[in-house]
Amino acid sequence: VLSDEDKTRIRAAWAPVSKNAEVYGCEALYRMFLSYPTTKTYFPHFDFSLGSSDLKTHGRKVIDALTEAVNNLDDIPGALSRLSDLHAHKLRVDPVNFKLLSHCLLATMAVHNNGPLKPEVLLSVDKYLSDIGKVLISRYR
Ligand code: ZNH
Repeated sequence: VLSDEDKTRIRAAWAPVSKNAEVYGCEALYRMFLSYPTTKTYFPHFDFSLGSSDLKTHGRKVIDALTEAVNNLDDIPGALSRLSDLHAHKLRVDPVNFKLLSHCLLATMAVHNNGPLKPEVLLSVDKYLSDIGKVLISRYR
C-alpha cells in the first residue's frame, strides 16, 4: 500500500519523466533489451537500436500509461484495467519481466536525476512500479 508520503514522492519524481516520456521510455526499453536479451522475444518485429522509432513509440506508450497511473494513485487497478486485460489475455508476458523493466526504468531515472536519487524516493518509486507489475499480472490465470 502506498502511504501519503509515497504518493507525494512519486508525483514529484515522475514530473520530469512524464514531460520527457519518449526519452525515458526509449532509454528504459533500450537498457532492458540490452541487459536482459530474453525480453526481446516479445518484440520480434522491433528495431532494438537506441533511438529507433519502435523504441520511441513504444517507450512513450509505456510511460504515458504509467503517467495515467500516477495521476490515479488511489485507483491504479482502475486506471490500468484495459492494460491488465491486454497483458493477461493477449500478450502473456512472463511476470518476471515486469521487475526487469522496473529496474531499467529506475536506472534511467537515476541517470537523468541531478545527483543520486534519495533513498526514500527510490523506495517509493520502486513500490509504485512493483504495484504496477502486480496490477498488470492480476488477471493471469
Ligand atoms: Zn507492455 C504493449 C504498458 C511491461 C510487453 N505495454 C503495451 C502497451 C502499453 C504497455 C501501454 C501498448 C498497448 C496498446 O497499444 O494498446 N507494459 C506496459 C507497462 C508495463 C509493461 C506500463 C510495466 C511497467 N510489457 C511489459 C513488459 C513486457 C511487455 C515487462 C515484456 C518484456 N507490452 C509488451 C508487448 C506489447 C506491449 C509485447 C505489444 C507491443 C507491440 O506494439 O506489438
